[in-house]
Amino acid sequence: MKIKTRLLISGLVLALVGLGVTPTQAVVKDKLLWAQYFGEKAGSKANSKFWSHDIGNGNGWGNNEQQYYTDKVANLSTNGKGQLVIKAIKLDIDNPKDNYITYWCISCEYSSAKISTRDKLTFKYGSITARAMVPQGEGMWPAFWMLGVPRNSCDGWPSCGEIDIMEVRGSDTYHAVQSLHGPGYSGGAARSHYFTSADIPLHTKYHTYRVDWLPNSIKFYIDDNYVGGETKTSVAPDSWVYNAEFYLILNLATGGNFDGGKLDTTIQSAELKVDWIKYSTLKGYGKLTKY
Ligand SMILES: [Ca+2]
Repeated sequence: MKIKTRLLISGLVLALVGLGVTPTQAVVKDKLLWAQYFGEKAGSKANSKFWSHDIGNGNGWGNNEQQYYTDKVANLSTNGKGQLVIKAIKLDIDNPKDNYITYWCISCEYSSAKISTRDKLTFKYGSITARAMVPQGEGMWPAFWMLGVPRNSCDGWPSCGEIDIMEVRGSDTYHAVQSLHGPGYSGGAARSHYFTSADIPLHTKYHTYRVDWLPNSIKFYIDDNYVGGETKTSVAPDSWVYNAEFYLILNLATGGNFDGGKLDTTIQSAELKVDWIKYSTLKGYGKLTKY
């Protein structure tokens, strides 16, 4: 009986190999590990079980950014139609309600929001997708990205790694950028992959922005189109720093180096809308850790 089964299985494996399908791919069914649909009533904050806010200007967060992040509902909340909205709002130097920002941050032009799963939720491998509509306008800088959790083998940025699943320059919404930043390849030297929207700018519609992440391999997709990727071999002799836990970040920056320091301050407000975020296993890989 056992021998027969074994023969049967080896026959099956041989048949699959013959078809060019590896047995693992045929057997593993990927599953959803975590999702955010943002279906809460209008004006709800991001779920504090998973998300926390970064507040302030952080000295431009290393990029000369010109926004002040708050945890106010006006800057980040659900819209009652199934989306989380991050809204950059022009600061008014003459308005007393903005004084607490404009007094301390002279370069700040907008209030906005940034949330991350740091210290709450980490991800290792798998497939992560956000369905989002980005804003338009010079200097608007929406981002859906990840940073490596600090660990013994690295020391902050960029040695712990950064995976940018979506970045768009508000001055050119025909393109999106998906990048890896690591030791020896960060900032302007990041491993970046560019998506070109054929004829319709990205800000007019929802699109899916995705990373497929496996040991020693990362691939980027937009609307299920392969945009580009990297492997441990392709970044060598620089190090591959992505076989580790990362946390998610969602924000809308304004100004800063990414869009060339430009900022159209006649824009009164701009929105990054996120319809959902999904995290699933990929070829059986994927681990969600709650802290
Ligand atoms: Ca939704």
